[in-house]
Amino acid sequence: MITVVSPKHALHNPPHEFYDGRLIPPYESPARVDMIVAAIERAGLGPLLPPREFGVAPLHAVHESAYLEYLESAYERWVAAGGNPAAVLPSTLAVRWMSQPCLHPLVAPGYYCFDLSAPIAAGTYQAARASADTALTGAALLLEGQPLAYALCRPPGHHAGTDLYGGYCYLNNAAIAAAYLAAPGERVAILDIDFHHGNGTQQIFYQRADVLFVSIHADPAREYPYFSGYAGERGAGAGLGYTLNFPLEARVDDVRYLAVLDRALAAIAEHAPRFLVLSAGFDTYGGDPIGDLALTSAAYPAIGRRVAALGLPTLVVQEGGYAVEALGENAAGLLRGLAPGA
Ligand code: OKP
Ligand code: ZN
Repeated sequence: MITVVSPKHALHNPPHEFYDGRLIPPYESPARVDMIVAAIERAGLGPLLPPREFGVAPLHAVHESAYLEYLESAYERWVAAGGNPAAVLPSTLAVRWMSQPCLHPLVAPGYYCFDLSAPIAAGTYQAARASADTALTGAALLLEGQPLAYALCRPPGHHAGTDLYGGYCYLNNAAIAAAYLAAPGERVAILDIDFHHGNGTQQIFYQRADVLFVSIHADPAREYPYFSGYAGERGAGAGLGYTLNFPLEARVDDVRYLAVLDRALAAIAEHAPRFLVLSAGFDTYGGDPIGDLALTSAAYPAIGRRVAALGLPTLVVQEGGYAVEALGENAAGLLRGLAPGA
């Protein structure tokens, strides 16, 4: 199995995030990638390769041009206008009927983000571009015939929508890869097993029938992102029926989780996709500091084996997981379960 990972992830290192009214050290840290890389090397799971460069064209297939232009220059413009050089974090958010696109450099962030957990620091845009290239390289490997690739993306992507960032996410890596795989008219499925609902991925494909989006996550009635991820959200227009949400109660254990996973996998098999993109978060782990499910490390190889039984070329895209000490073992466990012959 090939892992794609870029050293540029470390360029994204904001000093804080805003959480329940407090500025705290970010849960989403560079150490996460180091832990996963070390575990992959320890387990002998195959080579680690740097990403290729794809330019901006595949980003435009998913994100709005004005949004991409904003992200590219947001930090420099913020600092030049007198914003805190530590990171971009807006004070005013454009919500519902107050959403005119005011692009003043200290205010534009509030038009393009939906929460305060995703500061833009000096190296954020470069890291986000490398993260998207990491996912795209994994997609290219599938198109070249690899059965399995792991895109060790950081920052993660599944909360980023066509023109919104938030939840530690700026560019939607999994969506960019899925759009790339779907481009030649192929059906694709995205299975999102991060603890949090992949609201950005859902929004991007909500009206499309060629890309099935299936997500298993904490019930948004009690967990982030709160305003999206309910079972009644099923797609719209041509995409009606091609979004499927499985909200979970608190403290779900391995047995219960695997039973829900089997239902999600049955829906994916019915779609008969050419490729599977697995948005993989490990914040479903019982020890995760921001999750409330109760999975053990043994769940991840079991999830991997079940997903592998679909028999689909699979791109694993790294999303969340904040129990840093266990993250390597959990990620390597999923990959071991997925790898052919495991
Ligand atoms: C990113 B990923 C709740 C604050 C939530 C943001 C969580 C982003 C998770 N009070 N903070 O899906 O792992
Ligand atoms: Zn998450």
